[in-house]
Parts: sequence; structure tokens; C-alpha cells
Amino acid sequence: MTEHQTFCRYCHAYCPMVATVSEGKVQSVKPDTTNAMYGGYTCIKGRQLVEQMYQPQRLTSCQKKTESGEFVTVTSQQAFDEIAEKVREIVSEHGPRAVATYNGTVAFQNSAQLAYSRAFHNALESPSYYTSVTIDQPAKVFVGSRIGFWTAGSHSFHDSDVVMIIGNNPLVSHYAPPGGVPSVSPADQLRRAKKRGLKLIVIDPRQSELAKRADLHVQVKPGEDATLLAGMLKIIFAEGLYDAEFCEAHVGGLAELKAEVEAFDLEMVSDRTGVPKDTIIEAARLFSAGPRGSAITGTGPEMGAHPNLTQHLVASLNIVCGRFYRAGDQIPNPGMLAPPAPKVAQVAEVPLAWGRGVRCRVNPELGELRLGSSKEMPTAQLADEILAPGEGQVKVLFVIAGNPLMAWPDQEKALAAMKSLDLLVCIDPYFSETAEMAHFVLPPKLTLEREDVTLLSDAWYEKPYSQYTKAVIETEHDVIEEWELYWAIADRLNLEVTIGRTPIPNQPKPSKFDLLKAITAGSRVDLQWLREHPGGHIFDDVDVVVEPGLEGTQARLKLYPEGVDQEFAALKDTVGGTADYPHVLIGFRSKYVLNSFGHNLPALKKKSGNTNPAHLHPDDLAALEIEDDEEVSIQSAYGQIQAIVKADTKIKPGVVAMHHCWGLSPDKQGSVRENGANTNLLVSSEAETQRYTGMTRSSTIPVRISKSA
Ligand SMILES: Nc1nc2c(c(=O)[nH]1)N[C@H]1C(S)=C(S)[C@@H](COP(=O)(O)OP(=O)(O)OC[C@H]3O[C@@H](n4cnc5c(=O)[nH]c(N)nc54)[C@H](O)[C@@H]3O)O[C@H]1N2
Ligand SMILES: Nc1nc2c(c(=O)[nH]1)N[C@H]1C(S)=C(S)[C@@H](COP(=O)(O)OP(=O)(O)OC[C@H]3O[C@@H](n4cnc5c(=O)[nH]c(N)nc54)[C@H](O)[C@@H]3O)O[C@H]1N2
Ligand code: SF4
Ligand SMILES: [Mo]
Repeated sequence: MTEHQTFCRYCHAYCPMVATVSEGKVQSVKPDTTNAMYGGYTCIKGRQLVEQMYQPQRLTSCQKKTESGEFVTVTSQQAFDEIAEKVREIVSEHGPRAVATYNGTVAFQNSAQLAYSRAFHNALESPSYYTSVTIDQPAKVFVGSRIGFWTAGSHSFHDSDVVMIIGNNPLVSHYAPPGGVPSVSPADQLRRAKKRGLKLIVIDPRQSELAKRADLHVQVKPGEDATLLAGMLKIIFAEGLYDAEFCEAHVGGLAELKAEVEAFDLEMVSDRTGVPKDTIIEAARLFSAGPRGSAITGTGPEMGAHPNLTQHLVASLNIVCGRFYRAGDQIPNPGMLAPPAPKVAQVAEVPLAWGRGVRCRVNPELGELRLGSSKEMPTAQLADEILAPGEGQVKVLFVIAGNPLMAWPDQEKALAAMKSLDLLVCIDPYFSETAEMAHFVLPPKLTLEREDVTLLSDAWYEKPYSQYTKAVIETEHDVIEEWELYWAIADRLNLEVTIGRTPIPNQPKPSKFDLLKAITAGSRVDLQWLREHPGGHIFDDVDVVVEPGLEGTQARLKLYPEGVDQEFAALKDTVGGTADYPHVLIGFRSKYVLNSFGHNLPALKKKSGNTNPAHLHPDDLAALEIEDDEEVSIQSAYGQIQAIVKADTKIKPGVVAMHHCWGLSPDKQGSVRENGANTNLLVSSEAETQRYTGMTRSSTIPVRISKSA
């Protein structure tokens, strides 16, 4: 029997684990209690890794669809040969843009996949590169380019006196942007922070697991976060609670922002948001008192109405309150797996993330989004890129660890798009709803069969920390790593793939370590050393102090850049609920399912059940004369679903809350009690598309609830 230190990659939290191997099989995984960073934390999903490896539902050989629609087993070599040949044919006939990648959530867990598949697209000269980021929280990622960045970064959670968390529930999702509750054993982190005096403000229409622990829970009406934040800014300005000195030195557009928020008087804000006036004042005073701490958002407001403006106002609150590291401050984590960058107390203006490069064909206002050296197209447009004929039409799609049929806006359109492809290849361990439609399904190596490093979470840690794991076990099956599909095509088509400045020859075949070395080139950590020292390391000797800004720098954080005026105008124009659609539907995450991933695992299924109920306040149910557990119809302007209601006092009246990525493909019959319902049937991929990012309104959807006939 051998024990191996490794880490979970079911989600992005990367909890350290110890795997026990005997007789050629992994026997168990348990939390690594020796890990000083995580303190032995894991969740129920991560504890299913062994079950997942050996369960009968797992695909262990490549599947090819025959003319009759049946799947047959082929070798990975045959699959690669045939896929590469088809790609060659399509590229020569239609050009490289016809070949697209969609990297889904779990693709981010393979530390080589994002960079290698992006590099492959560069080599092929195909701009059709998409990820789940643009149907997730793109405002957070891209709208920041409009404001600019403070080079030394914003306050981390452990240095904060106050945190304001808007539509994010890290105790379930293990997700938080920097400044929020870290995904490393989150409940424990929060308990310790509160003990030392942290004040927690939670803005959420639900009494979430996090809201229960808040000093102040602001139960906002969904979609009205921007109104609330504008109202808070008005109070902060009026009461002089902001950092005027910081604004004077580093900020532009203050007067214009002040003028815009003038219209958001307390009465109106309280009316629109459904939040008592006193609570709004208390939130503004508590947050601005700080003196340290950040406001951050999760998916809640980012998927709803006005995400760009909401994100802008959150950033504005942090900016006017000066919530940044200053000269002489210690940087908690400068990042171990990226090249060292100087931390300076000054603003860096960066090029806008949009406006250059390839345009979307159906909606040319949208196009490539850039961040550093990476770029991607907006995913909500991909179904149209597949369906609309003409030059550049996408004919080949690689779906990597994603499930478009469950996750993309407008499920009917996603289905039509998947059906019309010349070649659909899915890398997935299961016949997911999307994989069932594929020409090839290639099964991946799972977590414990792969080498990986904590690349994705590198910048999220609050201390300099990294872990490298070798594969715990060599698999006997013909399964692949996600990036190997791209390598196989690059090799057959003689493409020259380069990661950063490192050329990656196709022969001999690169190892995963070769790729990770290229991806982390120039970083602080010696990857070879890390590889030989499993277990995860806190690098206590890293000591980075913020340097003073250069004299005479003119760069400023922009509180009123181009586009904000129109976003305010749109917010002011929005009327609340309508007579036709009096309720608002929101999303929230389940502890037992990661988007669509988890229904196949018995221990998780037992907890999550067979359906994703529509949670409503009992008073709403009484008013609608609907009983708990009754089947109802939920109608939006774009579609209709059936759902089973669940009485839930944690939900704000007027709101209906459901998990996403449930249900079946729209062309299948099945009862809602057995399969749940897909809320993306209620979402349009065209109406209310956000400027720049192409984000659709996937939550805060006006709906009508009625008894089923
Ligand atoms: N209405 C609505 N729509 C939403 C959302 C919402 O809140 N509301 N959320 C959005 C968000 S934030 C996101 S990120 C997207 C998610 O969108 P997707 O990423 O497209 O969907 P997932 O369900 O996460 O897909 C994960 C897939 O990975 C597979 N998988 C599991 N383990 C492995 C593995 O080790 N390797 C490989 N190759 N595959 C594996 C699973 O079987 C599953 O099919 O959905 C978005 N869509
Ligand atoms: N267990 C589990 N973990 C996950 C996932 C999962 O499906 N399951 N998905 C992963 C993915 S892909 C992502 S992107 C992250 C997301 O991580 P989070 O952003 O933390 O996602 P949620 O847990 O859904 O929390 C969103 C919160 O927003 C609230 N909300 C909804 N609408 C509004 C609104 O209009 N305004 C405000 N202020 N709040 C609102 C909801 O009630 C909910 O509490 O989680 C990741 N982790
Ligand atoms: S939070 Fe759970 S699923 Fe995510 S890495 Fe940790 S154990 Fe795995
Ligand atoms: Mo996500």
C-alpha cells in the first residue's frame, strides 16, 4: 500500500488530499491534514473521486457515432486520425475560423489545457476560441480594462476590516474573487476573520449560507444591485465618507460620477431595491468606515440585469474608499506561478479589452475580448456562429469538459446548433446531453490519473502557495488528457504551436511537464523542485513590499469612462416587475452538483435529488394558491418550463430561485419530477445582450408562475 499527496480537481478550490493505492487501484482519498494552508478541508464532491474512477457510467474508451446513430468503440489513434482529417478538409474548404473550441468549467482544472488549446488556435489561425468565462462573470474580467488597474492590487480578505459580498456564496461555491472569503476552507476562514473583528455585509435576495453569518444582510430585489450601489455612493459622497486624498491623487471622473448618482435618492432606491432606508444608510456607513476591505461580486449580479454597470459601481466603491495597498505595505501573495511583476503604488492604464480583432458575424458590435496575451470570443454568440451560413461559419466544435446543451443561454438554439455541426467532438467522462449528440466522445483521464499544478488559483491565495501533483496512478484505459487532442491534430497537420515564447515541437510528443514549464516560464517557483516535493508549500520567504509610485505619473483610475453614461440611462429607464411577469427568477448553486456535473455520482445524487425545485416564499405560494411540492408552469418572455415548487422562507418574496444546468435536452420527453428543468429555456441569447462582453441575462428573469394545467 502506498500513500500519495495530491489535490482535488473536481472544482477550482484544489483541496489537498492523500490517496491510498494498493493492488493497482486507488482505494481511498482523504483530506491531507498535514497541509498548513487548508487545514484538512474537503467537501462531499471531492470525496467522490475514487467512486468516479471506477463507476460503470464512466467512459473508458473512445466512442464514434456510426451512420445509424449508434456509438462504437474506436482507439484514440483512429479517432485522432479521423478528426484531424476532417479538420484538414474543413479548413481547406472553409478556412480556419470554421474550427472552434469551447473550454467548459472543468477544462480549467487541467492546468495545461487553456494555454495549449489557445496556442493551438493561434497556430491554426482560428479566432474561434471560446470559454465558459463569457457566460459566467465577464464583466468582472473585462470591464476593469475600462477603469484601469492599481498596480499593487486591492486589499485581501485577511487584511480587511470590512467585506461587502454581493451575490456570491463561497460557503457553497468555494469561489470568490480576490478580497472575498478565500475558497481554502471558507467557513473556517470566515470564523477566524470574524473573531478578529471583520464586519461582513452580504447583499443577496436569499438568506444564503453566507448571509446567515453576516453582520448586515441586505436582501436586495434581484437585478437592482446597481441601483443599491449608486444609492450607497450618493450617501458616501454626501457624508464625505470617501478617501478624498486618494481620489485627488489617482482618480478621474469623480465629479461626473457624483453627478450621476445624485438621481439615486434614498426614497427611490429603497423603493426599487426593496431594502429599508436605514439598512441602505447602515451599509454605506459600515462599508466606508473600513478602513480596509473590499466589495466584491459573484455570479448573482453578474448574470442579471446591468452587470457592466454593477461591476463598475463595485469597483468605484473600492476606488473612492481607496481600498488598495499603498507604498510600504506588504503584498500577501505576489503569485508564484507567474513572472514577478513590480508592485507599485500607482495606476496602470491598460488597452480596452474590446474593440480590436475579429468581430462576431451575427452581431458585429461584439467581438474578440482580450486580457493580457489571451483572447476569446463571446460564448453566447457561438450558437449563432454555428447556425448562420456564410464565410466563417463554425463547422467543427471541440467541447472540452463542458455541456453546452445544459449551460448555454437559449437551450433550443443550443440544440439546433449542436445538431447542425459537421463535426462535434466532446471530451467528457460521461454521455452528457451534449456528448450524446457528438460524432466522437473522447474520455478524459480523471483527476487522480493526471499531473497538475495549482495554476488557476495561484493569484487567489492569500499567501504565496503552490502544489504540484504527479499522477497518483497510471490508467490502463485508452483515455486522454484534454490537450492531447490538440497535440494530435497539430502533429498530423504540422502546426507549429508556441506557448508564450516557447516553441512546443510536436515530436517527440511533449510531456505535461514540458507544457507546464512553458506556461509558467520565468515564474518565482522552480517547477522541477515543486514537482519533486508534493504536499503543497507556503513560501514564507517571499517578501514583496509595495514601492512608491513614480513622480509625475498621469495615469488615473477612470470613474466615468466611455459607456457608463448609457449604462446609467438604461438603469434609470428600467421599470420593475410587469403585470405579465410579476416574479423574478434567479439562479443559485447546489452543494452537490457542479453546474451539470454530479448527477452520475450516487452519493451526490442522493443529496441533490431528482429535480431542481423552484424555491418560493410561503407567502407567495399562498397568494398564488399553490401548494408546496406542486408542479407549476414558469413562463418568461422567451420560453416556458415546468417546475416543482418548494416553500422556502429564505427567499425574498417576489423571487423564485432555481439551480441551473438541470433537465433534459428539449427534444427528449421526461417528467420534471425525475429530471428537473433547464432554466436556460427561459433565457434569450439575443435580447438584453451586454455591450462589450456579449453576456446574456441568465438570471433575474421576469417570469409568471401559474398552476400546471
Ligand atoms: N441559466 C444559467 N446558465 C448558466 C449558469 C447559471 O448560473 N444560470 N452558469 C454559467 C456558468 S457560471 C458556467 S461556468 C457555465 C458552465 O458551463 P459548462 O462548463 O458548459 O457546463 P458544466 O456542466 O460545468 O460542464 C462540465 C462537463 O465536464 C464533464 N467532466 C467532469 N469531469 C471531467 C473531467 O475530468 N474531464 C473532462 N474533460 N470533463 C469532465 C462533466 O461530465 C460535464 O459534462 O454555465 C453557465 N450557464
Ligand atoms: N457546489 C458548487 N460549486 C460551484 C458551482 C456549482 O455549480 N456547485 N459552480 C462553479 C461556478 S461555474 C461558478 S461561476 C461559481 C459561482 O460562485 P457564486 O457566485 O458564489 O455562485 P452562487 O453560489 O450561485 O452564489 C450566487 C448568489 O447570488 C445570489 N443572487 C442571485 N441573483 C442575485 C442578484 O440579482 N443580486 C444579488 N446581489 N445576488 C443575487 C444567489 O442567491 C446566490 O446566493 O461557483 C463554482 N462552484
Ligand atoms: S471544494 Fe470540494 S470539489 Fe472543490 S476542490 Fe475542494 S474537495 Fe474538491
Ligand atoms: Mo462559472
